[in-house]
Amino acid sequence: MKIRLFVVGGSHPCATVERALEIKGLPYSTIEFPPPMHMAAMKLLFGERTVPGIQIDGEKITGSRAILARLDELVPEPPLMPAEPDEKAAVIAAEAWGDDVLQPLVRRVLWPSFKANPAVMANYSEGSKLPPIPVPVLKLIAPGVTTLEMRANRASEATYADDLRTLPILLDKVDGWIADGVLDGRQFNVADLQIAASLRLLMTFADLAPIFSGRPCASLALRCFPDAPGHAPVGTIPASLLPAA
Ligand SMILES: N[C@@H](CCC(=O)N[C@@H](CS)C(=O)NCC(=O)O)C(=O)O
Repeated sequence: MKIRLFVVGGSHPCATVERALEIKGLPYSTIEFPPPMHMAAMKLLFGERTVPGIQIDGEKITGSRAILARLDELVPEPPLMPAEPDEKAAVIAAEAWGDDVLQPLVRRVLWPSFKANPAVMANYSEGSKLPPIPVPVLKLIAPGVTTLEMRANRASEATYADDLRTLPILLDKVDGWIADGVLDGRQFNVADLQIAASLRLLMTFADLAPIFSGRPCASLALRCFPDAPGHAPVGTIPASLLPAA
């Protein structure tokens, strides 16, 4: 099977797919785009502007959920979806929430943070195959890149404050799924991979450490993604926006 994965460095849905490919033991090559250039490149190649996209023996698929479903069809072992109908329904619901609710929230937190701290953006090219952008250049292009990304992700100062305020409620929801056995089982399922990738990216923000501290969802994220590129030091997110731990 010839697999080519189209990604942006540090992207959480891309990390979801990369982990699924590892679990399935499938070798693949990666084509990486610098944001926001991926939007035009992906539109041209896949007809959709988002990463991840995948080519499997020429078959093109975009969207982390669709890609994981296809991988599970092509390589059934180890399964990423429980067989029992009730368990399966719960995992599908958690995966959809991870994609539709949690994934966009992470972007709406990330881009305003980068807008205010352009140098921090450089930390998120760790592991990238692209040539590093010197920090002075990054500072020069950051206003344009972050404005574009905020627009594409419907992020604003208002959503930034709102998302950070509601984050603990979302983490409670994930902890509830772990307590109910929907997530964090012996083998990772599609919802684990979807949700843990988003949480792991948020956990690279040192400001959010007190909110994650001691939570089962933080252990899940670390178990699923022991290493994640990027680091945002304390002070990246304004203290006034941080919810109480
Ligand atoms: N929810 C989809 C979309 C992924 C997505 O929005 N990816 C971001 C990068 S993390 C992107 O490509 N954004 C560009 C855009 O919104 O046009 C998935 O899981 O594949």
